Amino acid sequence: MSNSKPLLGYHDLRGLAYPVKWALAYLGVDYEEKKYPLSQAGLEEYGAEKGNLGLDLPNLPYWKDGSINLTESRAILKYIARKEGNGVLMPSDPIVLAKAEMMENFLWDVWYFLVWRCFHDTEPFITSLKERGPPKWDMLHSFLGSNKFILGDKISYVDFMLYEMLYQYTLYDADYLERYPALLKYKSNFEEIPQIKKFIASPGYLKGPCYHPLFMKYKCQDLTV
Ligand SMILES: N[C@@H](CCC(=O)N[C@@H](CS)C(=O)NCC(=O)O)C(=O)O
Repeated sequence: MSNSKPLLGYHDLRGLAYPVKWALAYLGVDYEEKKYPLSQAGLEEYGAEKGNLGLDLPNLPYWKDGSINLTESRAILKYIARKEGNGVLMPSDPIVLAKAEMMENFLWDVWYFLVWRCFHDTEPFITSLKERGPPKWDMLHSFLGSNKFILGDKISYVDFMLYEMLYQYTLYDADYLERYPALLKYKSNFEEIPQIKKFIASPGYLKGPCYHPLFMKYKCQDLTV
């Protein structure tokens, strides 16, 4: 086992890395970052390294921690939730864990309505976001109800995905959450968590972009540019 700090590799943007970064900030984990610049040169740099990083399934983000080299953002988030902070972010009760995983998969689908809309900027993705999104948002809003965190009183790894999705939708449309007061309140409560507040105020914090400007057809300040 090496003594060096874990390493998070990703494009120099929020994207899929921020749920992981929120969890690391919350847990106070010390780590290093490899940020690939948002340019053709950055893509080439990653392309040249990709096969030599010791990754079973090379991709971005990646997490190298001692003897484990991981990709897949949700696998990384869940590994950190299990390993760090005495597992405080990973539900131990099988029923609560099942609900967490149900919500994790649900959030991914809702998040990707927005990602695909921006990536393609064409039908049917624009319609999909407009028509398939709102019923899901209604479900999410009623699932949250008066809970402090998505699963109840206790924060879990899923909260870091949910917050990031709320943030990214808000950049797309500043009024997107107006119809969902419980989600708006949830978002501002999350920003008041001391470790989160500290991370937002830190020099390394990125307000955007959320997606890679070279890949996104839809241009929107902070979200895709
Ligand atoms: N399912 C993967 C998706 C990863 C992915 O799409 N990564 C994009 C950036 S968001 C990328 O640039 N991957 C580099 C590659 O395909 O080699 C995850 O959740 O981590």
